[in-house]
Amino acid sequence: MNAVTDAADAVVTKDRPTHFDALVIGAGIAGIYMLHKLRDEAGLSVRAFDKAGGVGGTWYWNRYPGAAADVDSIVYRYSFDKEMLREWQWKTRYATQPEILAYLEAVVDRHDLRKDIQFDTAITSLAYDEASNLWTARTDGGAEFTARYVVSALGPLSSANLPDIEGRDSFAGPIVHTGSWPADLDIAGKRVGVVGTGSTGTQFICAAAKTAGHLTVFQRSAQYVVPSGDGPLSDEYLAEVREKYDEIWEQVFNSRVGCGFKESETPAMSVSEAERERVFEEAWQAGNGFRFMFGTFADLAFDPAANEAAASFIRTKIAQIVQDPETARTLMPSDFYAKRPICNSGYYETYNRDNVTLVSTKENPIARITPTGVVTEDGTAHELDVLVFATGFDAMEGGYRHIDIRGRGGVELGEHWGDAPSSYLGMAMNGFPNLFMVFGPNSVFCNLPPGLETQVEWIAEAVGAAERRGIATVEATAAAEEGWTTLCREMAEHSLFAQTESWIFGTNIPGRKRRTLFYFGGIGAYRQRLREIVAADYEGFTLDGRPSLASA
Ligand code: NA7
Repeated sequence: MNAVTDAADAVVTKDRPTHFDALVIGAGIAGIYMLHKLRDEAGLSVRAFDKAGGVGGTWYWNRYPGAAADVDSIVYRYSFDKEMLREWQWKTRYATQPEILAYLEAVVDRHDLRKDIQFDTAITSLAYDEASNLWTARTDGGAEFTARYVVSALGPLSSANLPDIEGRDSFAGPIVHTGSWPADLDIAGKRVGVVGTGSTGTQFICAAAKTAGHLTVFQRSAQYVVPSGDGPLSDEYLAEVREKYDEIWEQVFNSRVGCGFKESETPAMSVSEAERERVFEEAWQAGNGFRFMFGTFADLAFDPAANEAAASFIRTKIAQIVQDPETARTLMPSDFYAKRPICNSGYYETYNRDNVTLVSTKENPIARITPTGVVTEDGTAHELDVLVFATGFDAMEGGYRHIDIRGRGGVELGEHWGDAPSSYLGMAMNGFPNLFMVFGPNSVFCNLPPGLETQVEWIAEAVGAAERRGIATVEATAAAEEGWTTLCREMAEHSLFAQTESWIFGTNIPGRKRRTLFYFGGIGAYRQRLREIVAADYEGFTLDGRPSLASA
């Protein structure tokens, strides 16, 4: 049973769908704040839905050992609630999954949001009716809801990528994806296998090696991992942060990646080799993946020579840390250092433990999974009690492709997108009026909480403006959607990220062609563009089917 109370003006009749002004899909960081903005500030009747049994989104589902944010906790949070900034203090540099979940629950309770969230409910379809300008949402339980606005806050990383390996379902023990870790799964003393060494896999590996009887890591691509520099935060430091929060957010919201450090403006090759080494060493000691990639030099993601300088620095560290030369060789990446940057406490050191074995599936692919473990092509049977897939997600678009979303003329979103998704600003699409996405495809590449807050606030402002002005529909124009998608693609092409295989370009999903899934201009520039669009009366949108003043 869900403890949902109907909003005062929601229309509930026996034979008709339940009506709200707005529906919010997802109760993660974005959905929670969206509900608050639309209900408490715009004064709308709102219901939020989540397929989970509680709030938290990513932080509800990702309960694997070692799960934590890898952006500094002081900026991995909402900025909007000033009192909460003073009251809720993290204890360590990085917040763990249980702490983040407790924080999000505290926000929900503080703003009395739980009563308007319907849990254990997945939205399976959304259909727009042009005659009434209403959206109808259908749930997996068969219930129907109508609303004038729908905000989908599905989470950019919520649709699991589970490789289709021969015999996968024959495994006799627990077989889990890290994104749906069962609360009762204990790996202590067990023989554990893990496939995948991304941000999730490396976190899991560091934690699991400490408790598992034996850990076998199946690595496809070697990773560049820098230290996280995790540790307790002192009371003095936290007191200083509390006093400086306005300044901290000002910097975050005007930066590129929004992670709370000053990004470098110095090209790597403009300084001497000795100076480069000094800067890299300082960042290595300070910790944090984003800081290493964006705080050391300005052009690691763009200039191959700068990138190679950083990559070679990390490879030297691997050789120094890992005792077994063959393991060190296997751990050494040779491609660009241009995936989502990763940091951890003691990742490479973990491979010096007796209970950890590394298998390169590039050199020795997985042949099949059997009831007792994994067999690699060299014929070795890796006997396992638990098999973990840290194989990532069908990022940005996956969540949308699993819902039957139909806009004007019954056009299905998958049809609208074809083989690569598009959007205006990562938030809106032509043919889907009053449907807003939080962190849809081509949203800004940055620290998620400030990125999500930016979009939630912008959507709330757009909805508020429509309400005040009596505008029934807000819809991106086809030209604006195409223009934004092209801009994102062109910006990405200049980056070495575009020449590297990862979920950031959708190439982690077998059969997908490379596509751009992010705006790489930085959060500061993105916010500036959003302000300009509002100032030009919603440039790139039609309001009630009419071009806004600026696009007229
Ligand atoms: P990622 O970053 O997509 O990493 C997935 C890992 O799984 C990566 O090492 C992949 O190797 C590996 N993988 C994926 N499919 C396979 C198959 N079929 N066989 C072997 N190995 C495979 O996902 P994460 O969950 O770690 O992180 C996603 C984001 O969540 C992260 O960036 C944060 O923002 C939070 P590959 O490198 O593709 O060779």
